[in-house]
Amino acid sequence: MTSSRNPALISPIAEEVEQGFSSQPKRLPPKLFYDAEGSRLFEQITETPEYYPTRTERCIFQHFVPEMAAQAGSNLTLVELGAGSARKTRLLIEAILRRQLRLDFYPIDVSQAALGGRVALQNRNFPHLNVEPILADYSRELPPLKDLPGRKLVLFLGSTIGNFEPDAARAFLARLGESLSPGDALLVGFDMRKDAAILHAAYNDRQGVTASFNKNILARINRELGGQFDLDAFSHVAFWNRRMSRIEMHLESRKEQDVAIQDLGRAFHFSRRERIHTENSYKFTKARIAALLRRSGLHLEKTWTDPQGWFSEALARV
Ligand code: SAH
Ligand code: AVI
Repeated sequence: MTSSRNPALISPIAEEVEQGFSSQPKRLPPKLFYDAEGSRLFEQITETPEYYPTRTERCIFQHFVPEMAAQAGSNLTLVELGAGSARKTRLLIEAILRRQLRLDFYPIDVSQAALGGRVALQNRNFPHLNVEPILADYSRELPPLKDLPGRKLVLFLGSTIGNFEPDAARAFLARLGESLSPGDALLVGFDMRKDAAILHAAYNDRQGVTASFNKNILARINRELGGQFDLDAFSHVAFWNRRMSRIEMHLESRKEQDVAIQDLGRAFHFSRRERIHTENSYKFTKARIAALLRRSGLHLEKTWTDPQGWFSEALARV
């Protein structure tokens, strides 16, 4: 337990942890990964040799941002969902600022640490850029995007859309479309289906950063809710589920154990080898992307991909 825990405040994660551990099988929503430590570990994952999505998407951006900016239109206002450190976004910001005199950028993230870090620095690097970070959980509520001036370009990069279940992804994109105005655009990054060994390695890096990222969800429960999890009593498990076209991440109990969570006023029982399902990361095909956007009521205008076809960027119009 660290001194940062304030027992007088109920952590916003309490209800989700209670619900997730009371379900069968036990699960936790992946947004709980992202406290300050989780955001730091995610950045570290993106630098491992095995985790190809970030560098592949960056490579697509390096080649195509002028086209993407032109396709999106003029007089743009930029919004980014789950912006994180928004490192790739800088390339697009540069391209947009070659086409218009100034730009408002609204990065939205559930992680205060992600928003407060490098995103804030962009103010200094681009004098004609105005950054207005929004701390919000987009799965609960979207900020009033219609009220923003100009034509909106909403970014949802990194294949974070793949962390939604397929029905939830469709419902989310439909709701996002409704929160925008006709003519606004969405640029969504999709990780594509590929060789199982490449997918497996990306979520089982040799340095064990992904394992630490996964276990951080338990460390966070210890920090914020007075949990008593022994991180060594759980193993990181990540595998490719071909039938469901997704990578699954779990935490597997190495022994039978009861773990108390002080702020929930109770303990939870884990059998030996029982798993907590922490994340799905769906992988897409061209046909799936087209169907998802169509069923969300969006019009797919253009896609860009890397030479190996490992990652795709889709521009859709409301
Ligand atoms: N877009 C970045 C970061 C991806 S990591 C990239 O492509 O590299 C996923 C990001 O989404 C994290 O910064 C996380 O804090 C944020 N996030 C996850 N669930 C969220 C939610 N429900 N609401 C807002 N942000 C969320
Ligand atoms: C943010 N999201 C798209 C990442 C993914 O690949 O599903 C999160 C992540 N999980 C493990 N490694 C990275």
